[in-house]
Amino acid sequence: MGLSADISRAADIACSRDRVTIVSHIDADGITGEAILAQALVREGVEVRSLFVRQLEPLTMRTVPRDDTLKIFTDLGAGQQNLLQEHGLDFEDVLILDHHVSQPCDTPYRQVNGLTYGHSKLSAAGIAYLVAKAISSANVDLAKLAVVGNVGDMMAREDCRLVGPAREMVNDGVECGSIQVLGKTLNCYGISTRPVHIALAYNDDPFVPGISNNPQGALNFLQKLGVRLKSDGGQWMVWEELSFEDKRTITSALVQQLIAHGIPHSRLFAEAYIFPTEVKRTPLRNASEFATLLNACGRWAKPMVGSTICKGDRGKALRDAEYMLTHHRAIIRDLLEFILDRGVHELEHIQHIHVADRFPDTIIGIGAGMALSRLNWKKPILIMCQLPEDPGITKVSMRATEWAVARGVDLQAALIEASAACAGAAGGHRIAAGAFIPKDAEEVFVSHVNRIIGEQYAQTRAHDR
Ligand SMILES: [Mn+2]
Repeated sequence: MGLSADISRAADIACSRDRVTIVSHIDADGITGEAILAQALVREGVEVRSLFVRQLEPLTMRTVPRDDTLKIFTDLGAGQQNLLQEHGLDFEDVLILDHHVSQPCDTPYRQVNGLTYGHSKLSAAGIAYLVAKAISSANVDLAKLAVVGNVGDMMAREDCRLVGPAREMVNDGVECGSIQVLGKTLNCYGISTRPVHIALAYNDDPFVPGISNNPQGALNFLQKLGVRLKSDGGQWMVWEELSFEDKRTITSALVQQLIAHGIPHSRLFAEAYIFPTEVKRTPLRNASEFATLLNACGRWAKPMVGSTICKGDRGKALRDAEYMLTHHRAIIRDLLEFILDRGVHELEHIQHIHVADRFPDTIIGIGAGMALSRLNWKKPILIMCQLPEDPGITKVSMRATEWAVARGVDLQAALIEASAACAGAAGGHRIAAGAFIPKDAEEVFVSHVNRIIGEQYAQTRAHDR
C-alpha cells in the first residue's frame, strides 16, 4: 500500500458512516484540517460534529464521545493511540489523519500519515485535503485551506516553498483560481498587511544588519532607494501592492547589503501564496497571515471561530479573529492588572490565584510570570483557570524566578507529583510548568504543591549544609 491507497481507503471509511465526530488540534493546521474534512463530508450528506483540543491527554479524552459516530482525529492521535484504546474506542470507530510520529498500540487503528512514506513536509491539513479530494474531485476548492495548514505548520520554511504532495495542492489552487503563486518574492511575514518598512524590520531570516529589528533603519533604507512607499491616499503601501520594478529595486539592494556583510542571501527569497479572491490588505490574503490569524484563535481558546472563517464566514467570526490577532498583548496586560488588583492568596511556600473563565487558558502562564516580578517574587506563583471546552477541568500554570530555582525549586517535578495524587497530568520545566487537574481537586492540589515546594527548599538546604 502506498499513500494514495491509504488515502482512498480513508475516504471510503469516512463516507461509509452517517455520523462523524472530528477531533482536531487548536492550531492553524488542526483548524484547517477540520474545516477541509467537515466540508467534504457535509457535502456528502454526512452529519459532522467537531471538537478541538490543545492536546490529547487523559483529561481531554473525556470530551471525546463514546458513541456510535466515527471518530476522525486530525493533527493528533498518532502518538496517543494507547489513550484512544484506554478510552474504549473500537478499531472500526477510529480514523487517524496525522503527521506526527506514531506510537505502537495493540489496536491497529487505521491511519493516514505522510511519515509512513517519507513525506515529512506534509501536514495534517494536507492529508485531510487528499482525503477530501479522494471523496470528490469537486473538493479542489479546499486546496487553499490545505496550503494555509501546511504553511502554518512550517512545512515551507526549510525550502522556502512547499514541496512534494503539499506543492501539488498549490497547483490545484492555481488551477481553480483560488491561489496565486509569487515565485521568488521577499521571504517575509506581512506582505499583505504591513507597511513595507515594518515587514522588513520584523523579518530576521536572514538577519539584515541595519534593517532587521530596526523599523527606522528599514524606512531610511527604502527612502534612499527612491521607491514609492505611500499610495495616492497617503497610506503606507504593503509589499503586495508595490510595482514590479520597486520590488526588484528593493530585493537587489537587500542582496547587496547581505553580500557586503558576508551573509548568504538564498533565504531572502521564498514562494508566497496569495489568495486573490480575498479582500486586499486583510490577513486572509496570503497563506502565512491566514495561518497566524487561525493560530490566534487557537491561542485564545476559540478554534471554532477560526473554523467558521475557513468555512467561509467573513462577518462576525472574522471580526472576532482580527480582534484576537491584534489584541494579544492587551489581554495579557488585562490579566496582569487583574492579578495585581485582585491579589493572590499567599501560603507558606507559594502564592495562588484562580481566574475562572475570565482569560483564555493559553495566556495565564505568561500573565502570571509577568505578575510575579511585582508580587512576592520569592514565592512561586500558581494560577488556575477553567477550560472553556470542559468546565470540569482546571488548567494550572506555575512560574518561579531564577532565584527560587537556584534554591532547589523544580516546578515540573512538583506539578507531576501533585497531579499524580489527584488524577491530573503535568509537564514543563523547573522554572515554568503546567498541569490539568479535575476541578474538584483544586484545593487538595494546591496544598500538595505548597508542601512539595517546601520539601524542595528543605532538601536543598540540607544538601548545602
Ligand atoms: Mn500539524
